[in-house]
Amino acid sequence: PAATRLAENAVRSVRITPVAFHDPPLLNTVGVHEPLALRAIVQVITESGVVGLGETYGDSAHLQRMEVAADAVLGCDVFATNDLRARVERSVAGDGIRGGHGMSGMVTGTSTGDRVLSPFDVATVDIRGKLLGVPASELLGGRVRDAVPFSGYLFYKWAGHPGGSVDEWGEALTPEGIVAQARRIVDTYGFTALKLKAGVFAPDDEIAAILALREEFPDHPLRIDPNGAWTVDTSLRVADALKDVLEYLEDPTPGLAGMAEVRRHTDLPLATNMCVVAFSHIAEAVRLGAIDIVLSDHHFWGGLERSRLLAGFAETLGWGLSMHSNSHLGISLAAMTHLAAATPGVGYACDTHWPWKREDEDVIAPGALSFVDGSLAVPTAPGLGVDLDPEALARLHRQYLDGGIRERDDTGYMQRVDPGYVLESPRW
Ligand code: GKR
Ligand code: MG
Repeated sequence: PAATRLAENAVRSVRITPVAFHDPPLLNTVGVHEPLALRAIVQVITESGVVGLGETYGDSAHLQRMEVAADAVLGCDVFATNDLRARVERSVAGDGIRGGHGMSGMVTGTSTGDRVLSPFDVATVDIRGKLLGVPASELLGGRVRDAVPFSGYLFYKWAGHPGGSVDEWGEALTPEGIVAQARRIVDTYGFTALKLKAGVFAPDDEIAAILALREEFPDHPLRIDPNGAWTVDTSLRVADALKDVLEYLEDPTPGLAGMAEVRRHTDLPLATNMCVVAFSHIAEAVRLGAIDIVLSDHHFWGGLERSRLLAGFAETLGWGLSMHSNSHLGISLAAMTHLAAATPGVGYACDTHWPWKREDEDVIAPGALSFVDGSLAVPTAPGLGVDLDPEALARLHRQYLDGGIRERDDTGYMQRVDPGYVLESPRW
């Protein structure tokens, strides 16, 4: 089969550029976001000079792994997805690198191969779209929706980073603060669903925040996600208090067995991006009856092609499908939008951290992605439909070099501010 491939569609080179962009002090159960978030921008270039874009985590171990994989994919045909995956899996199996997946201790180290594969998969989808003159969503089976709804992602936050000035969002540490943040995010972006990042304050305070949101936004589907901060008993107490209010309860407690125990005693649907984060977790999740909804994320499910495989599992198993997000830039947002547009099973507004980054900090040229009524129109230009801005890439790379942060470390940052802070899961 290799003989039928066109030499010009082989990967000639790969460029991986770590970047850093400003991030506000967003609180979660493992600490607080540092002043700079890291990503890596991947450019895959074919023999004929077509460039495909991918975006992934920027932690140093992941970058090292990406560099090894980049060598392994040289010469691979951009249409040969089996070969691409085999090359990446082989390189990851032999690279001997440990740790560093950009999730700040909130997921396991499984599916490393899929995490490394993801940006190569996205970049080759981008290239195939450009070669064929069709948007990525067409290559993923075709759009089933022209616009993709996203949720407004609310965070408890400090007014500004310690020692810095108050940021444009200000403080949100109470139900009133969360409602004010929600009002602003809804008024600015038009989001029609809201998610609260919880596990920061005592569960009763976070229940109060959700009830306050319900009062202010009677029709918005609401979710709460403490990243496994609660025991089974606490999860059930929260579930009971919010049973008439929530659309779904996200990762209330750690682990598949705990989730299954919660699920046995509540009618609220349970969603996860923590206990089912790899294909190898699916069988056990089904055996235990642990979840109702899987929050897919192409960054750790192996890219766009393999996220469609996950969607097939979800459909077969009767699981709902929504989408998880970390701090990210525009290449990721474009990829998420094409994927959600072409995945019929995505039945909920997808998460995005997008509003938390500065408008003038991205690696893509402005204009391709803008929210209308909480949704993004699916780009229709070939491939991902976004263009790299080389000057902006250089600027954010310089910020990475000067910023000094090499790993996401929410806990370490919190402990520098509050030396008594202890990492606990579950916490309450
Ligand atoms: O950015 O603090 C955060 C989030 O908590 C993120 O790291 C999670 O991975 O958003 C994520 C989630 O839904 O669990
Ligand atoms: Mg989550």
